Amino acid sequence: LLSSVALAPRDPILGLNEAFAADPRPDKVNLGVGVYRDAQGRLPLLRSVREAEQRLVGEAQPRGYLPIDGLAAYDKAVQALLFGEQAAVLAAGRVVTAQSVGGTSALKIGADFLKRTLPAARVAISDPSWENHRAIFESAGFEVGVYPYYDAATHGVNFAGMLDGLRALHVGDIVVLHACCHNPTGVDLDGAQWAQVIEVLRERELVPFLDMAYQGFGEGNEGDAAVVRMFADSGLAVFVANSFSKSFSLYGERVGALSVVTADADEAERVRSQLKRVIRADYSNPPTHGAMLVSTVLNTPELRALWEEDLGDMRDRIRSMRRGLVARIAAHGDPRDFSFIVRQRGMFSYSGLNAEQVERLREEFGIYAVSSGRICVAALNDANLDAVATAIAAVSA
Ligand code: PLP
Ligand code: TYF
Repeated sequence: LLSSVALAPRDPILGLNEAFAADPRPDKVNLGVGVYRDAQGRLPLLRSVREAEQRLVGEAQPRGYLPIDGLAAYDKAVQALLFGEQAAVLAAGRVVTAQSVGGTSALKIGADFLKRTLPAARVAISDPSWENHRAIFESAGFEVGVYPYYDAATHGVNFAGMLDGLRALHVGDIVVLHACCHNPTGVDLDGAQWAQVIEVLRERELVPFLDMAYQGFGEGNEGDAAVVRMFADSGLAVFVANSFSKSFSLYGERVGALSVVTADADEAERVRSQLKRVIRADYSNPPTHGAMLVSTVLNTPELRALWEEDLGDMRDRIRSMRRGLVARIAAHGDPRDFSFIVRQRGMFSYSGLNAEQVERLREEFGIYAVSSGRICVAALNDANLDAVATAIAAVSA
């Protein structure tokens, strides 16, 4: 039975962690996986999370099953964070939100639901995208293609190409879009471009599926949610997968949600019933702890204020590391202009390094990055910045 099982390829990003862990060099730097580290290079436990956890431990609540679609107070807080406290779509009961096992399962629940609803649709992801987008939608049974996105020549978006790519899709196709802090490129659309994308989706009757794994890391919670709100106000059916892995530094607790904007409250209840059917057959109901932490923080004003402050600090620190990296590469006399790194947003930068240069970074300098040239800027700090800049200047000379 098992003798014919082939060895599956390693995840290109998570696989790097294993290689990094096995590297004996003391000054090694992991710029591979998208994880935020603080100025001391540590994975933070946010003050708001620590405090919420202490309160929860003090309450010593029993752990029954949650409802299939999750903790109600959590789902409600997620809706307010994404769509705005006063959103018309919320007042009208048009949004269904189901707690999920991180952003990954929000995508998978949405994908499984869509496969039942639109069996003939195809899925288009950005070129490039988070590789798991392809894997998730393919495993739900979809054919997955790409639409143009990144323009290596300008280190920006190939916007005309993107619109043409979207226009070439079939009616009913599903379009996966990064709401902010595009992974892997760090390059986002501006508001006017989003408005044009929405118009093309409307004309071509395409289905938007927004993935927001980095809310707060671009312009802050409200600024980053503006994209979601534009879509919510468009009148289109919209899918939104969101994650708190990064913004709460709760990677291992697996906290996320899927929200679907529907036409009316009746449609919302029918969609909810189908999402619950998908979830039931997948993991039955979600885990309690992470959602209780996030719900406690979001629903307790003083903890929420602490969280917003910590999230702002993470965002500011990443920005200062971007500036520091560009300045230090320039100080090495590298004549090329790396200022695009400052314009990119979120945890990542498409550095422009090729696979060979990335390999040299690893072999010669113990600096780990994804072979596409993606570096996790959120793993830089004052202690490793110089070494990274020196190495980048050396391999790209
Ligand atoms: N979507 C994108 C673009 C991501 O980068 C990630 C990161 O892990 C996810 C979704 C999944 O988030 P989670 O770790 O919460 O499953
Ligand atoms: O892109 C990243 O680094 C994060 C973490 O299969 C991640 O999104 C990477 C690969 C993967 C799951 C999560």
